[in-house]
Amino acid sequence: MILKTKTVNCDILIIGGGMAGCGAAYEAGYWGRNLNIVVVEKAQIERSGAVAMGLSAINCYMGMRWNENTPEDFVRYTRNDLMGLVREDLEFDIARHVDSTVHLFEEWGLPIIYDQQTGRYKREGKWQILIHGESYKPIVAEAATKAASKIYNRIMITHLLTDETYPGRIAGAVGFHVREGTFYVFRAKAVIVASGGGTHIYRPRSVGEGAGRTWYAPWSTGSAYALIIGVGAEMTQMENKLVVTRFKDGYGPVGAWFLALKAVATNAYGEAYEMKYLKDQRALYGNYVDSKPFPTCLRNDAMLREIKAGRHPIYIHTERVLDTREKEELGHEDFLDMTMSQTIVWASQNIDPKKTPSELQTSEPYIMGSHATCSGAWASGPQDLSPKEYFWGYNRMTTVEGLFGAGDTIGGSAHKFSSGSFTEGRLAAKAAVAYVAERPAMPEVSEKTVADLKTEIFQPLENFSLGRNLIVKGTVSPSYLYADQFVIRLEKLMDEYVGGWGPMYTTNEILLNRGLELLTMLKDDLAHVAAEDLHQLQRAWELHHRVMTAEAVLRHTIFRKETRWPGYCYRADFPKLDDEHWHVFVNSKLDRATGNWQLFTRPCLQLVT
Ligand code: SFD
Ligand code: AMP
Repeated sequence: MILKTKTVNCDILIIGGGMAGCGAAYEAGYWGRNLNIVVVEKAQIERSGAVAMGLSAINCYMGMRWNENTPEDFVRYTRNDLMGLVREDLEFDIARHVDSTVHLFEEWGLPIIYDQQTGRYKREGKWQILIHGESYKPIVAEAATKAASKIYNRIMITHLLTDETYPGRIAGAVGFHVREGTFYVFRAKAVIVASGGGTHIYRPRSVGEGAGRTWYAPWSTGSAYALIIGVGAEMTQMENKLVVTRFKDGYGPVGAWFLALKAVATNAYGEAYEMKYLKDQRALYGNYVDSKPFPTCLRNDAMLREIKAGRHPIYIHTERVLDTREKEELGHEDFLDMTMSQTIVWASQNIDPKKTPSELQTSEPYIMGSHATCSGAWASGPQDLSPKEYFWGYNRMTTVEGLFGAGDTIGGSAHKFSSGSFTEGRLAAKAAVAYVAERPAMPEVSEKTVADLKTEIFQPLENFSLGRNLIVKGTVSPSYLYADQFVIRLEKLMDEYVGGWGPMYTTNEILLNRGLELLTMLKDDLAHVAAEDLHQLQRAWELHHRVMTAEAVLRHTIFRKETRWPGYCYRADFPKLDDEHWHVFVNSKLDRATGNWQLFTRPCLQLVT
């Protein structure tokens, strides 16, 4: 098969046109008016990424113009919620800029709900504001489209490129058009990776025809992590996987119900359980238990204790709070704006939320840098805030020169959500413009490197066309595996050995080491993935990215010998939180030449008292 190659030269390449990518395009367009700024997106940016369906709240807004919160307050909140471990410089940097982002969204037409009495934005909670957000993504994407020199939709990036003579510097990326198969080579002086988080790395609770249903977007395939790990970027907190409490089966988020509607959760027998285990939790996890608000992972922990004791289902009592028309509308719009599947579950299971409580369930683990966890790249902070341990020249630059990240890509800074991810894109882009101004030469990439990658990328199509002849019908082949068969194997392994929902998020060193052996065998089979068309080729590369992300998660989980975030993951062999030894970031780096992983710690410095 002969497939065309197209080469695009640009100054700044933004990979992923989600919230962070749109923020990066907007800001790069502002500071780098004369630069060629290119966005490449595997879907269509108008409806791509986690916000494709819309959202009903903006979960990160300080409200500084009304003196509601300060950046210091936000740092304290995120530090407590993450059981002590956040990069305070990055959190502060998001907090001091995020309000201006939200004001831009409003200017561009996003309907933000006002509190008629105070004249301020209507609060869902201390950090969250309510929006009519079904069209959130198209509004944000329009601003990015206007700012960028060009948007390339439907191109999946599979690999990053580094400078031929100096592999410590970024040089661009390669990928393919998922509809017409053209092989694309993007050469760039700086690259901003904003390609979202990781789902379907762990076995989802949904099965059969519903298996695509997860809370976080199923098309968030760990690309952000795999791409940058592949070029040797240092990673942090990959063991900090996210488990969210959600409405059962539809994965409807709980924030609006708990915070705005003040719904209460109980066990099967009507008992409120959340604060029931404080004494036990304090003995295991120390004073973090007394944080206000109660940390997200500990809320999960309390619920899991109830389930282990057999006192489930856990109910959220929607029927007790929908007592006015306004509240009823808020409750329905919450899901219609961002998780329609939940309203479909209600309809299909005869649940009227005004009359009947709904069941809650904890999700499978996700890998994310923007929600209540912070896996991702170890990045430089801003010059005016960051101590020397956290600063190496350019804000949000990874340890690879010229390679920046934002949103789910960047580790150590949780609770950014949609607005903070866009904001971080802006911060990364401003720094990338400065980087390009100071290093205007285009890095070198050899024709051989590009040709080798082209062969590798299209290999699954070859595997199919050769192996297909060895079977008469069906999908089970002696010579190849399809990506969807493979992903089930990955999910099962991660679930059973690396603390998925099956063993109640619990693992230990023996399980983890066996998991690593199995993952190593699974990796051998990656060479045999087959794709019968371009869609399946995309699935094949998404699988590669998921496997790389999974390996990072597994290795980090082995390394941290404590239970830092109960409710997200339990190390049964080290059931306590151990601040004396583990109040540090766990970081890793893949050596590209040898394939060896290095794991080590970095200090966690307190900057805000
Ligand atoms: O309540 C490639 N999120 C919420 N944020 C809020 O502010 N409020 C809420 O109410 C939120 N809730 C919520 C949220 C998400 C979801 C799915 C639900 C509910 C159901 C979280 C935010 O959405 C999240 O924090 C940000 O979107 C993160 O931004 P970013 O840019 O890091 O990720 P993205 O938006 O998914 O964009 C990634 C883009 O990259 C593309 N891509 N392109 C090219 N090549 C590749 N290899 C690529 N791989 C990926 C993607 O297509 C995408 O466009 S609540 O539940 O918390
Ligand atoms: P969710 O809808 O679960 O994604 O949560 C949205 C936001 O509300 C996030 O910032 C959560 O941390 C926060 N949140 C959800 N439930 C609670 C709760 N019971 N107490 C405090 N914060 C919460």
